[in-house]
Amino acid sequence: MFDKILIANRGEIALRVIRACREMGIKSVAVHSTADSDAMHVRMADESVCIGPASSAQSYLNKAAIISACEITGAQAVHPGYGFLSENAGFAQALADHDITFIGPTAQHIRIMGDKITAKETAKELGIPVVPGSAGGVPDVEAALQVAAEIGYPVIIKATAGGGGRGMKVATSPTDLEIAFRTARSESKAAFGNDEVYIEKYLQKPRHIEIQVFGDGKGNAVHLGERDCSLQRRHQKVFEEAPGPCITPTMRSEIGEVCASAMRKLKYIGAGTIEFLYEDGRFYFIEMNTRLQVEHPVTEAIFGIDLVREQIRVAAGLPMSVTQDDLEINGHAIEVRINAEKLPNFAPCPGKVNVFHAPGGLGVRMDSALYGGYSIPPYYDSLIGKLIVHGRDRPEALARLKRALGELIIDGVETSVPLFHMLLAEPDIQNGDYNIHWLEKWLAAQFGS
Ligand code: MV4
Repeated sequence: MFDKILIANRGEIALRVIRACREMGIKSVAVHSTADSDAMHVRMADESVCIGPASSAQSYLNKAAIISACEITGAQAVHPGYGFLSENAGFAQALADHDITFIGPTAQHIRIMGDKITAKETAKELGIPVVPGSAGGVPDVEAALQVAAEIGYPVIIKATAGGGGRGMKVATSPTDLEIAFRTARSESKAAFGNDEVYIEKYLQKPRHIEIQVFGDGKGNAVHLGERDCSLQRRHQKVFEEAPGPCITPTMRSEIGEVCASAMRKLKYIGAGTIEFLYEDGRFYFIEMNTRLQVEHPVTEAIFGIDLVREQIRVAAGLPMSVTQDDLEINGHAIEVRINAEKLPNFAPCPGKVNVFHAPGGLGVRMDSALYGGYSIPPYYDSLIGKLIVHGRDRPEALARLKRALGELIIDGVETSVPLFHMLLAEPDIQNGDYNIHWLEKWLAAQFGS
């Protein structure tokens, strides 16, 4: 086992990793930008190193500075958290070249899944159901029209280098497709420096269901069920739950086993998330994320597993501490993302937090790096906390969420808390009756825009 791990991240996820390290008797090293000298992760870690100025590009994305921090402190492994360098194959490779362990998948697996066409091809070869569409990239309008004629309209054009919803265009007719194809191509070139695009059948009212997988890198892998993350605004998740309200135990073990088996074939190591669109009882692969996700705590809650501990174990060459048979779902969990932002436009709202009081009690977990008197810097994303509740069933989890939101005090900045109070009053939310378009439609009805 490692004796020292460096956390190449900030905020709540850095605390999350430090906490796992401490429970495992591993020393932790925080890295931070000059804007984060007073941040909680710096205070909570055993040691810290300043790696650059406020801008992420020069600090949390600065590979050389992070590797130097490992050398200076003697950290043997790096946990990347989510975002920043967590899915950067070059970083994973650079660490390997310096004999430092990247706590995550191999550079090769990160690369495969980072390219959306290769990811889809790989998924298909591994037996994972995918959305009908072009076999790989589509070179020109003629080819696009031909694929669309075969699969039927509407279709969606996606950028190979995209992800997170960037560079997508829907087309409902051949005329539409010609324009959409050219626009997608040029936008993709401008945004990612890569103009390759592919085509899929457009699913009109799916849910976003993702399967948590975990491998030991030696051909053993398990699945930890699904999360329903359909409630999104501009491709940002705001509310996530597990298990999915519309997923039966049979469907779960079927798709879960398909995913786990795929990870065994790949000899995948660490945590992964296989994203699907789910419509009319069928799963369609869209992407795989090769990192620990923001919403991992809902899975932890219902399975009683510490995913970060498992990540550290397998990175150190140890086996996972559980087998598939040990993994049983207990109750229902919901996470809401607390962002420093102001309704109705969700404008970022950094600034000084005068008072912070986290909710508590049975089945309540608050992951946050806030403290009273902390100034939220304007340079990073607006996530300032995650409230995770766990109950015996979904109604209990919802009641607990409402109760916990009522206890939460964040004074000084605007947050997304009022949004959650409103959402919890909605029958569709109470009934779990929503898809990927529900939130945007609801917001338009509430606030216009
Ligand atoms: C789709 C789709 C419909 N049909 N693909 C958006 C982000 C990226 N991960 C995939 N996305 C979508 N792909 C097909 N074939 C609709 C979306 C989509 C979406 C997906 C998940 C969650 C929210 C979404 C919001 C708009 C569109």
